Amino acid sequence: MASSTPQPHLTSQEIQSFVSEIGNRFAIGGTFVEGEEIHSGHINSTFRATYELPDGSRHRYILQQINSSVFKDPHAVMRNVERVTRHINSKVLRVKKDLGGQTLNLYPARGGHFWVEGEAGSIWRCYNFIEGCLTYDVVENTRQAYQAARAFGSFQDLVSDLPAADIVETIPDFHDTRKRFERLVSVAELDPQGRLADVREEFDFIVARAGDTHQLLQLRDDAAIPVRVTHNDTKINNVMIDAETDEAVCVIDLDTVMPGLSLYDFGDLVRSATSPTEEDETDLSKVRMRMPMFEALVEGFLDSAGGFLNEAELAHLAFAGKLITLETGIRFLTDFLEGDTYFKIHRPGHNLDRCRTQLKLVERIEEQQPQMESFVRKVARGKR
Ligand code: ADP
Ligand code: GN1
Ligand code: MG
Repeated sequence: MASSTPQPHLTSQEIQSFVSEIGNRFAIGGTFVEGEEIHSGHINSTFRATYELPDGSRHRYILQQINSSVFKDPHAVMRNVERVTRHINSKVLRVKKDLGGQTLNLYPARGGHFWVEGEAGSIWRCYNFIEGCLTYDVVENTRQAYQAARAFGSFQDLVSDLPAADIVETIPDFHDTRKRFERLVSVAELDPQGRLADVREEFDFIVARAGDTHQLLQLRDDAAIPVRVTHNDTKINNVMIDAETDEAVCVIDLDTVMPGLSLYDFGDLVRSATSPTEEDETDLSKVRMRMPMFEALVEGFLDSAGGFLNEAELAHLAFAGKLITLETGIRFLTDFLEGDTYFKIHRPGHNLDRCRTQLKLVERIEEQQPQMESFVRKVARGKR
């Protein structure tokens, strides 16, 4: 197999020096104590920075460099994030909507913007660190699943009245499953790294499901399902969960908040929360769609978003789980074939391993789709 290039590893000393340099350019008080890298996201470079005030109290912040090869216009991302956080915070204050206690806030830089420019034109921002919480790559219990889904449903509700015209599409055609499929086919034709021969089975699996990639887009084009402002990246580690109570406290990773389909938001929860395995598990026999987790996701999402989802959306919740998992498999495979330029990888073949878990999960969902759909019908009837 052709080898891919894992990301370079920064030494702790390098991290201390540039995190303190960037941090000191934001309007945060105290003396820099330490910086640590957080590795759970695939896109941005994220660091936790600790500062100490004269009274000895310590405060933590997130310093994050926006990935500008993924987000071609990082300033537009910042305008969106400013708009979305302002909207959520003012609404939480005004209507006292309980979002879980903490919200995401941007800290201003000393120059007055909510970002600073780092090396090579990179854009950095600073958020409050959501305290007392953890993010999970694998859901541990049904309460976490329920809570996460309810939080993303509430988030959807909160941003539903943001005028779409105020929001820039930060990644065009982000969940255009048809275009994602077409792109995979064209990259496979070019096979720039000579890797196609290694992934024939995965490629054929996806081609056999090409028809699925049209379905939700068709419903959207027929106006059977509405375009709303949605989160678009509702992976389970994009919600902060209280370390003691398992309550979902705060939805994070707002870079892809833009017009989209609610179904993709629910679907990505199914993708990322139902299997007991990591996204890059290499023992595919362990990949499963845990029905109790799916049920908790449905309950949670419908408790907060059930009031505004229409019949067609409700009817496609289970299918959306399968489709977004297929889409993510397509995206990992495309990146593998292209030479691992989009998602951060930590070992050769990492994107291929990730693709394989997605495709296995698609199979597992297909086996259980009728039961999943009948559960959604039952819950939806009960909540009407
Ligand atoms: P990416 O786009 O790379 O996924 P995220 O914004 O999701 O970046 O951040 C990566 C990880 O950093 C998250 O999964 C979470 O563990 C942690 N993180 C991000 N923002 C915060 C925050 N405000 N408070 C605490 N942890 C955070
Ligand atoms: C990325 O940024 P992160 O790690 O939360 C990706 C998602 C994928 C996910 C797969 C902007 O999410 O779309 O579903 O990886 N984000 C972007 O794990 O592409
Ligand atoms: Mg993330």
